[in-house]
Amino acid sequence: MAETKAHDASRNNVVVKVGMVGDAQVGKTTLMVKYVENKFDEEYIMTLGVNFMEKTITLRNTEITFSIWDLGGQREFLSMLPLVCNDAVAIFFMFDLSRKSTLNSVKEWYRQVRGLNRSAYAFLVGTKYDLYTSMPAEEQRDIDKQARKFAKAMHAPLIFTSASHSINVQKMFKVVLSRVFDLRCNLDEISGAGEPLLLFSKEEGEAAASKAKKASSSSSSSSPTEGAADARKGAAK
Ligand SMILES: Nc1nc2c(ncn2[C@@H]2O[C@H](COP(=O)(O)OP(=O)(O)O)[C@@H](O)[C@H]2O)c(=O)[nH]1
Ligand SMILES: [Mg+2]
Repeated sequence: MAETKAHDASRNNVVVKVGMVGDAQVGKTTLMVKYVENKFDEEYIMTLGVNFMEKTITLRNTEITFSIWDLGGQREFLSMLPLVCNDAVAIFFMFDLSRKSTLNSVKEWYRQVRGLNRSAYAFLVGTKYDLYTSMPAEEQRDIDKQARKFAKAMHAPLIFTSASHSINVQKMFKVVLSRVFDLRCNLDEISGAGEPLLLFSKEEGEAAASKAKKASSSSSSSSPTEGAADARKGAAK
């Protein structure tokens, strides 16, 4: 026991705040619970205001605590958006792959969030991939096409997930780490139409923007990735 403690004391701790936004019922709370507790609960719990959960993982010698904030989808909770977005280093823009209207809403969510937080890494996350696979091929193609277009415009990785079938949930958070700490991602991309997309490679413009962001954040003491150098060193293979 004592040994473990001593070891822990020598570790670095980094907190990575992740905000989740998107229309009501897209599956934000479910995905958060699935990632943190590895369970899928069918029962629908309506989020009143804001949910918050933490999960700590170890990356070599660094403890990384994901602090995950999830906003209730109803309009009346929009006043709590700053709680979710301020200081977040990553924001998940979530939509339900089986309801296209929720993808269209991402535009407005993006506008709202960017008004509060201009620097967080954006992720476009489709939920309920299990339902998507049984939709007509034409509808699938339509959503696939629009999601890729949005992700490109947002300079965001695009990830299709299923909390009920454990698809891409763990991987999604690995992609977050690779973005936030600028690590090489050792996951394989999944890019075929109809597949559970996992697209995270940086485009030219995006790589340049990330470089500029890094340069500006390294000159500021409030960098959310402080202490991350060890994680970066540790994970770079
Ligand atoms: N089939 C399926 N249903 C899901 C999945 N994720 C969430 N749901 C269901 O979608 C509904 C809304 O989920 P919830 O997490 O409350 O959405 P939120 O309002 O965005 O937080 C619930 O009935 C969930 O059981 C999924 O991956 N597959
Ligand atoms: Mg909820």
